Order: sequence, then structure tokens, then C-alpha cells
Amino acid sequence: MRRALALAERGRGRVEPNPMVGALLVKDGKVVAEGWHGAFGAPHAEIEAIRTAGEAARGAMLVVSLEPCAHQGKTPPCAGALVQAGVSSVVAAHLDPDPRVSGRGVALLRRTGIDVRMGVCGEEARELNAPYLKRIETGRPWWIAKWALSRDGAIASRGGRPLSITGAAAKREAHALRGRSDAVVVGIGTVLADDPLLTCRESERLRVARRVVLDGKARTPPGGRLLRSVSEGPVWIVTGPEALEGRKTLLRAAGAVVVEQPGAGRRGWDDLGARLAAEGCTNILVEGGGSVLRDLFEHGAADEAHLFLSTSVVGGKDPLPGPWGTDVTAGGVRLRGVRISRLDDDLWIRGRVEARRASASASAAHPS
Ligand code: AOF
Ligand code: ZN
Repeated sequence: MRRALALAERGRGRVEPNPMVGALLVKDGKVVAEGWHGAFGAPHAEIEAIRTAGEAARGAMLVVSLEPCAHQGKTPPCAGALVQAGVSSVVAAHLDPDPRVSGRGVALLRRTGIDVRMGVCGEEARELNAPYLKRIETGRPWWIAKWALSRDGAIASRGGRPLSITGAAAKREAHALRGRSDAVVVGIGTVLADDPLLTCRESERLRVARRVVLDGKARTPPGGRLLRSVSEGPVWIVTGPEALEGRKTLLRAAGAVVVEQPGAGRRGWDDLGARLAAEGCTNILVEGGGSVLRDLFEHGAADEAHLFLSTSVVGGKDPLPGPWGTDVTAGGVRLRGVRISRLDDDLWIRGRVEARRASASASAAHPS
């Protein structure tokens, strides 16, 4: 099963909103074929394994990291294909919560006399597909916070001068994160200060993420780089009750999707998350600035965090502080499963955000 999970990983960034799935066929103690779900819309892991195995699939045991599906989707049901191929037993990590499957795959296999064992490496498999499982089970996406921090604790310089905190290798990883995300979110402060494109340029481009601006008062410049590049991918402007109709009309004319969202704080994140998830978005990258990240953490919405820690110093009288600012939020933020790598002179620290209760403190309705 660990091998199946490693195969599943190969689909990361390519299969979403589908889960990553890996499978092997084992006969007489030997692996006769491997397969994985390689891209959204492409054949499922089991089908790839059966195809590779050919006749050798007959009488073999299938080890797969997710319950085989039972629905006719973009491809025919895997459970039926396994029966046809003559597989004798199936070992799977956990049930697929997709309502089209959820137990039906196992039932179909068992009905035809195939021996099915569930729950092998279930925890590890659920961890691998946590973003998919969260979207299917709660209707909310997986929020990934990302920021770069200088050695003196700044995410930018005051006065909005564009500033490169990390080196080229860290930038490549940050772009790869964008490339694997279904949406990239920033606050209006970042848009006004940096005029960013928010596209994935410095790494393999796996998908075109929606670019989302949290812009309570609809101040995004219609002539800025975001909207000038709207042909490269959709731009959402998330506005609040204070946004003037005239501004929204201008933004729409420039090609933006204007999202009108009354809620803020945890409700705001949940409402936006529900909209994005309904469009099939699984991984949402929140890139800042500081107040947006702080809001995400303060309301307990962040699921995963990536910090690029630079060894350089921004200096200056008072560089802009990172997401925590001066007020450490109640209880702080703890990461688990932390991994640390060195990228040239920078450190890349990432992990899952440990669940905590949302803070009671009310925050600004919309970043302004
Ligand atoms: C499997 N093996 O490798 C995967 C499964 O859009 P479709 O037709 O590809 O179907 C996507 C759904 O199929 C997805 O929501 C999940 O329930 C299941 N994914 N199932 O047996 C696989 N990727
Ligand atoms: Zn399938």
C-alpha cells in the first residue's frame, strides 16, 4: 500500500479536483503491474494497472489507495473493470466519500465474490488526499497559506517598494505551488502595492488557477496587470457591501468576475470557500499580504502553511511585519508534520496547520 501511495503522489497537481490514486496488481508475491491516476479526465489508477498487466491480472490481488469507483464518470466504473479482468481480491485504503461511490464500489466487488479488505494504511491515504476529502465531505476547499519572511521578520518594506525577499530557488517553489493550486488569493493591498500577475510562470504549468482579490471596496485598478491578463485565466474580485456600483461595473467591463460577499471573518472564508469548491476548486493558495494571512489564521481557516524564510535582512526603520504583526493571535499557530528544506540561502518550512478554535476577535469586514 505504501507503494500505491507513492504512485498516487505522481498525480499531484494534475488530477485535482479528483483524488490522487495509485494501484498495483500482485500475483504469487510479485508486483505484475502498477498504475496511477495521471491527470484529470484520464483513466483511473486501477484501469492503468489492468491495462499494463494484460492477462496477468487474472487471479491477481489489486492493492489500491482508494475504494474503486462504481460510477460511470468520464471513464467507466473501475469496480466493473476489475470484475471483468478477473482480479481475485482487492485491498483498499479507505472508502471514497464521493456520493456517487461511497461503499458502492466495495459492494459491487463483494457481490461478484471478490474478497475485499479495507482500511490498510487508511490514515496515511486520508492524509495524502486531505484536500479532496475536505472538499467532498464539507463542501469547503483546502486553504494553503504561503508567505516569505526576511530574517528581520518583514514580508515587505513599508512604502510598498517591490522587494525580493527570497532567492530564485524559493521563487520557483512558490510558483510551483501556484501551478498546483486551483485558485490564488491576495488582498487588495498587495494588488495596489505590487500590481501582481499571480500566474504560474517559473515552473511547469499544470493548471490555470483562478486569481482572486479580496477587495471590499472594489479598488482593483481595471487597467492593472491582473485584468489586462484576464485572457490567461479568470479573475475574481470579491467585494463587500461598501463597494460602489460604478466601480463594480468598471471591473466587470474589464473582464472581472465580481463576487458580492456580505460576510467577513470566518463566514467570509467559508462563503468564498463554498463558492470556489462548488466550481471544483480543491487547493486554494493564499499569498497575502499580511492582513489577509493574519485573518485566515485568526479565523482558523488555514489548513496548510508554507513559509519561505530568508537569511537576508530587509532593514529600514520599520519594515512591514509578517502575518503575525505585533499581536500574537490567541494561542498562536502550530504546525504538524513539519518539513524543512534548504533552497539556496533560504529555508522552506511547511506543514499542516493544527486545528484550533476560531478566535472570537472580530476583524475588519474586508481588507481595505
Ligand atoms: C478510482 N480510481 O484512480 C480515481 C477515482 O471525473 P471522473 O470520471 O474521473 O471521476 C472522478 C471520481 O472518481 C472522483 O470524484 C472519485 O470519486 C473517483 N476517483 N476512483 O476508483 C481512481 N481517481
Ligand atoms: Zn475509478
